[in-house]
Amino acid sequence: MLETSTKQPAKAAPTTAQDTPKSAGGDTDAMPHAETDGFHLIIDALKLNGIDTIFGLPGIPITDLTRKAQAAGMRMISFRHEQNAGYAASIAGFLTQKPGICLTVSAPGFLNGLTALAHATINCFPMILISGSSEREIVDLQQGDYEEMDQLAVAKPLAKAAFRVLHAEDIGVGVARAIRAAVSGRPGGVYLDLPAKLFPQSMGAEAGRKTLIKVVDPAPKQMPAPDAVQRAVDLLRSAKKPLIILGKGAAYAQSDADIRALVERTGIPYLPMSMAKGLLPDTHEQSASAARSYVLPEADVVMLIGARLNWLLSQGKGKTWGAATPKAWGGQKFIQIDISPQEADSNVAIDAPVVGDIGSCVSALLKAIGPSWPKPPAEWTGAIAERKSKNVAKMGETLAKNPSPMSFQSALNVVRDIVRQNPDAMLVNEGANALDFTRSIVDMYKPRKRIDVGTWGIMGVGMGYCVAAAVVTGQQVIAVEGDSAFGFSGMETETICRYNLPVCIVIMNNNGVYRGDEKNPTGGTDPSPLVFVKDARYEKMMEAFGGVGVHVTTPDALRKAMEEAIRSRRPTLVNAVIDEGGGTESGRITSLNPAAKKKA
Ligand code: ADP
Ligand code: TPW
Ligand code: MG
Repeated sequence: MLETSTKQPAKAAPTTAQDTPKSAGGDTDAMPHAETDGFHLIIDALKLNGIDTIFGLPGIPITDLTRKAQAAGMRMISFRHEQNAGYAASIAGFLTQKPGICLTVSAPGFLNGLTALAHATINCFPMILISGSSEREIVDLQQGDYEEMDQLAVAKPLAKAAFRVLHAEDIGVGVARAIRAAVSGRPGGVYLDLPAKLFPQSMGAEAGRKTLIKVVDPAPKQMPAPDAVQRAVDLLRSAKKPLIILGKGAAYAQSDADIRALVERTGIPYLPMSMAKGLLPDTHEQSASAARSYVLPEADVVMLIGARLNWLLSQGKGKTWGAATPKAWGGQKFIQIDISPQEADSNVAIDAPVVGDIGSCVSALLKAIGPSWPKPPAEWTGAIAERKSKNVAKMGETLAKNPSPMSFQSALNVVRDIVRQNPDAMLVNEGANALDFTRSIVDMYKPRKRIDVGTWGIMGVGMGYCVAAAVVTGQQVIAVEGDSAFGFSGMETETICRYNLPVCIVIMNNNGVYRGDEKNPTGGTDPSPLVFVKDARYEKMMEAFGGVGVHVTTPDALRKAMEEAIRSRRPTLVNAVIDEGGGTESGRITSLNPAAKKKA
């Protein structure tokens, strides 16, 4: 288990063993006269459903809830900003299939957590944002309460579901509904509004216990229809150039062995989306990652497993897919395995939708294809192998170079080795160039080890993800961070030190957003909007909180610092100085920038 430096808070009102009847769940702190209250019912309801960790930030009206949760044996991880607690909760949901819990105060705390809730919904991660709120009658009459806001209304459009509980006896139902909504079907973010007056409401402990619900089968299996499976198998059998695309839904589903069996038994080349890397080891001979720009336009039948045809796959059309114009269809036939029946045809026609949970769908497909399946034509697999080896050789040359200052590639070559030697480590990754280069250079070997900017390409998930990854998995965490990306959540280095988490942050420091060499065109004293203080010493932030800070300018020094971080498991920040002219605008997605109007 992880070491922590947390202390149990002193009980406000100490009681003796004889006069401490157990509260509703039987294992929280003392309540006199066999009574329970809103605080304890919330904790008991969460614990009853196997939820043992809360990510949050205390204050009115939830301060006592954070204390009591810790006193009741829950892991209460307290952050410096709610957004980071929220991101932690969202990725905890992805990693565990249980809703990650983020707890905040009212209006501003709630709003700070809301970005993460929307992020969870967009990424299909199960999460529950629980926020305290102000007095309903004052809020609804807009009479100016402390932190007044109609939080339920604000949360609704950004959440998969939103609920409010007004009475202690409804807490059990409220928590049960929130859990079901978060994890069943397509997972997502759920908001649970708990007004301040709810917490001290008391009721008999026994009566309270009876109101709690242990949710049975929170994410029921959804079996695909046999004819849908047959349709998919028939289409796959007709393919000359089949391709499988694995998305983060496939990683989430935890059906790793069956997915691997499907890929290997069919012999079909596959592409992992960013967070599906490692579902099969990236070194697998069927991985077509190093030939991505060849296989997408060339494939004739594509099977999507837990991946949407959104911007990350160029909406399934245009040049990426071999079409002549940006909106045109490339001619591919698609099979799409997804739990959401509405996902098919979102962008291009899906010829064979298979609706169900990935575990059930993949196992049904395995049954339908039987033990022997004709391997794809050698022309197809051979052409891919040829492209792959050419691209891998080219990459090898770049990685072997040792320029000064370091390039993204020469630094990431070290991270690549360290991850190979530590395949159980979690890899957190954000930035633009820092993201794209890491994704293509650093191979992953095991499922759900790579967590990154996700569907929105969002900056700021870094430190929240680091905390959650360390807390939830107990594994070493390695974070590869752009210097801009790091800045969004950098204050949580204190949190990482406070809980003494085994996190090694590597900042790819190129002095700015995309590059550090931009100038103010007016010649004025303000810097360009894209650059930061030159040679910023980010490692001192870690030192400020008792962690280890290292400043490195060579791959050798980077390797040494990372090895030591992993050996010691101490919170470490390695400030890796990268050539400030080495990046490109928006990393690999320059095409999404609107073209600036040229001045006449
Ligand atoms: P990526 O970004 O990796 O391409 P997306 O987030 O776009 O992945 O897609 C994930 C898809 O997986 C979503 O459409 C979601 O409905 C689906 N999904 C998530 N969990 C499951 C599951 N257990 N079974 C089936 N589909 C799932
Ligand atoms: C919440 C826009 C995309 S990438 C990026 C920004 C600001 C930072 C890139 O610089 P970094 O990486 O991290 O130093 P590198 O290696 O290229 O120099 N606000 C949010 N999300 C996004 N995506 C942005 C802004 C953005
Ligand atoms: Mg940068």
